[in-house]
Amino acid sequence: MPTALVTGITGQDGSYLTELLLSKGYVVHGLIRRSSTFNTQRIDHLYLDPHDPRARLFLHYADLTDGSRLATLLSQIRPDEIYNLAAQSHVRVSFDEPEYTGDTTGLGTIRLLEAIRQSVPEAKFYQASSSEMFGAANPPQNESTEFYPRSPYGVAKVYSYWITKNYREAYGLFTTNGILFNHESPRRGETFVTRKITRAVARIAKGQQKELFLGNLDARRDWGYAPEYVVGMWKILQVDKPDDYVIGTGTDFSVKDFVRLAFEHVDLDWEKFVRFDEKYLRPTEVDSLVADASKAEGELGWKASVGPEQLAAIMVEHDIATINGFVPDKPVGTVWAEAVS
Ligand code: NAP
Ligand code: G4F
Repeated sequence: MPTALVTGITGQDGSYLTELLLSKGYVVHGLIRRSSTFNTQRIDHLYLDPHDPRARLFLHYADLTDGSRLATLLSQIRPDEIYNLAAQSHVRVSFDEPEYTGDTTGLGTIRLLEAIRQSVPEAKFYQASSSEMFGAANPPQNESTEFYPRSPYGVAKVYSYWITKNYREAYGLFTTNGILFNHESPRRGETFVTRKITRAVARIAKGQQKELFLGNLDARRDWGYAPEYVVGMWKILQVDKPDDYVIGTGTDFSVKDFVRLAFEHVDLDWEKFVRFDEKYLRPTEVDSLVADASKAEGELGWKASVGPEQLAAIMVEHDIATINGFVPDKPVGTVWAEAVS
């Protein structure tokens, strides 16, 4: 059975990727951060006690700021594939915590790559690069577009992108970048704009909330569906020669468009509920991200099938179901924490 190591396994993408890898027969090792509250809700449904002979998902405490821990784990686990999804991934927060963002989202990658170079140079490496790196570059953006990052997060991701490429060229490691455009789901963190909107729409429809405060409604994004994007990550590691790929839908919607779609799904007029709050503005904004993912389609056979309209419907439906007490794909539990305590 192939063995994968996933950083950021407790995040949106980590949970979907783990489902995919387990379904393909992998043994999966995930790195999780010690927290004073449970933080494994997105993967609890995949976890079995390690004493169970059927267990194929194993979790280890680690942090991307702790290089010696990464080195120890890599030499013990010796994975075939490594997916580096861990990051301080919130763009607005990166303006508040620029140094920490650089340490985790930037330097975290070199700590991992050095551990790979020393212990498992034969392993394949996937770096979660981001369309945020394109920043102010004109859309559509593809693998040849010059980066112009507009946030401490974007700058840190550019560092990780180049160091990933450098370790490929300097040491012949199998290192790849997936440059993913915005992708969302019912598991999306609650402070990213799509999920903030769909949760509010569900609560407003149920009479639990009166208003929704947002920042810039004019920014344009290429929003896709996260479960499809983790298939792209896996495909990027299955090619013969390591390379970099843009993954996105090619659609172009504004934040206002997404707000309208979400409210229309419950037959409400968004303008009656949405208010402006300048605290959600960023010191520098990324105005327009639209993917040209033709390389991924041609070389990987990857193409998005869910666009923003369907995505908004999936997320609103999920958030309404949650309020109604029915959560089909995210059982909240404490299975792992109980197993190790
Ligand atoms: P996410 O939900 O915010 O998950 C981030 C993960 O990183 C969580 O598991 C988090 O752990 C972990 N993490 C944060 N700081 C860490 C540290 N210092 N050490 C170890 N782990 C740490 O992000 P996502 O949406 O799944 O995105 C996955 C990756 O793709 C990220 O690198 C993100 O920057 C990148 N990306 C995302 C998108 C997108 O649209 N979603 C697009 C392009 C690129 P906790 O659960 O403990 O916080
Ligand atoms: O949902 P967002 O916070 O996502 P953003 O900044 O595009 O970053 C996401 O996508 C990147 C890929 O391009 C990832 F690398 C990154 O990790 C993250 O997943 O904001 C989207 C847009 C922005 O223009 C923002 O200014 O929505 C605008 N916005 C307007 N009001 C808001 C709000 N964003 C948030 N989070 N909250 C608001 O109230």
